[in-house]
Amino acid sequence: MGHLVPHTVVGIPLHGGSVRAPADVFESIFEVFLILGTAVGILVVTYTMYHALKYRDRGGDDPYADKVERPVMGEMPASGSGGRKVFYSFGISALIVVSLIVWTYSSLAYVEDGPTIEGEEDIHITVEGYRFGWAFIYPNGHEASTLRVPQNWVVRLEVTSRDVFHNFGIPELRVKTDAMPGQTTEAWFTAPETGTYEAVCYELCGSGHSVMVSPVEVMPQDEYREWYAGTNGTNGTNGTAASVDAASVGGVPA
Ligand SMILES: [Cu+2]
Repeated sequence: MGHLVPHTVVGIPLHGGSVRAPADVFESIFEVFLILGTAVGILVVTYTMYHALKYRDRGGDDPYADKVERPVMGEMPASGSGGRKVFYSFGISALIVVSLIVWTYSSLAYVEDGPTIEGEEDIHITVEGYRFGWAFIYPNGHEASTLRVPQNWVVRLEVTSRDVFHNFGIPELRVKTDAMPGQTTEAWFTAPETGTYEAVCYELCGSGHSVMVSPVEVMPQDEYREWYAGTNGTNGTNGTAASVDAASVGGVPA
């Protein structure tokens, strides 16, 4: 549990850069699919409408009679372009689809594993669901009903349940994972903005399911450190050990 790395609470440089949050990844996947889907839809519908109108049946009066070869029922069309249009449209579609698959899968693989940041320790918090609430347990043993995390830091959750199946999620931060008794599932997130969010239960678990809402407090990094260093009294562990733990969270070796 404890990270016995000798750090000091004061003097830990603040983490300046920001990590790509899962919420941003999902956002870009959504945007790309929305924009591409809309563009392809508009193109296909416009092209179809235009040609349906252009080559419509004018009742005997056919201005394209000698320019185009009308398809005949039961016969393969022998168009003038020699299938070039079909080749290009299939080729371009295949290219778009394959690139989308590759890009989406690599984005999701990033969300699956999370980033690795050189010289920085992720924060590990155990989340235990129960009827009806959530308990957040920190590396120093501190247990709370509010999830406090620092801004712009990789937070890794180990989620389980004390009783029945629950499902832990913070909708605004796009975190969601099963909370099952006897099993541990993992999830991670970073919160680029400070503020209060909500953690909820996503699996109907009984009469109090809808009240399984816990506040998620995203704090500035220095405030978080201060708060965390002050939690050592609440879990009965020896002060020295706890402050080493407190300091080691997200710290850079002194
Ligand atoms: Cu629940």
